Amino acid sequence: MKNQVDYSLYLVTDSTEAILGSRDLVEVVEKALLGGVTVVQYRDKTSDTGDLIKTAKALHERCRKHNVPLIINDRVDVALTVGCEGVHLGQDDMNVTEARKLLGDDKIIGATVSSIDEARIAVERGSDYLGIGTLYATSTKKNTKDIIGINGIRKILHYLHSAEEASKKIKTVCIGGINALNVQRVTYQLQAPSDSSNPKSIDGVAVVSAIIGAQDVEQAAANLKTLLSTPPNFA
Ligand code: TZP
Ligand code: MG
Repeated sequence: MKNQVDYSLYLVTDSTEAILGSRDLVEVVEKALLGGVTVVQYRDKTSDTGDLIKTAKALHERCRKHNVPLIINDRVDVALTVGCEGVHLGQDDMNVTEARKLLGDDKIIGATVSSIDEARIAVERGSDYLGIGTLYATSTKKNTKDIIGINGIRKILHYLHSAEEASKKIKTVCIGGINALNVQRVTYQLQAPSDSSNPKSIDGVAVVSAIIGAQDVEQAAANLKTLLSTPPNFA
């Protein structure tokens, strides 16, 4: 099951006033699911454990109806309690080896990486996918020190292709400042030409504000989905 996950339009949630405003997160995510997001990561840095579990359970119920995996940011304990599909861990969170011991082989573990070294370690420790970034500076995550741009992501993809089998197979999404205006260019630039020595392409884009912050969330998700499946015309 976890090997069949479609990472193409990966939604990361945000519960802050600046992006979610006074709307209800579960209703907003429901609309994003109707618009066609393929993975949901519940990312909430402020709620207490009880509220995290409550919201995660409600999100999980909605995601299951759409056959979309729910991933929990930072909190392995919450993912275990809810029984959802996996976790996403940053460099300051529990390490992937520990998380794998707790979660077992069937759950999805994603890791944030900003460099070749971090990517190598995340693969060695048994991650299923990498969230590579930060692509572009974004007000959604203000403390990002690592803005690596298209070239930084290309270098990591190139490394993954040149390394051992697990690296070649690992799934990848990029994150940071992706929206309807740049998504086609980003995926085009991170797509390996068929005659390339580096045939590893990005598997998806992860977005926060372009969907959660949109006035019409369903339409925003559907629009990104259409853009991702339409060949770009840069003429
Ligand atoms: N990690 C790197 S950038 C980022 C995270 C969680 C936030 C991306 O938000 P947006 O609104 O899609 O730029
Ligand atoms: Mg984290």
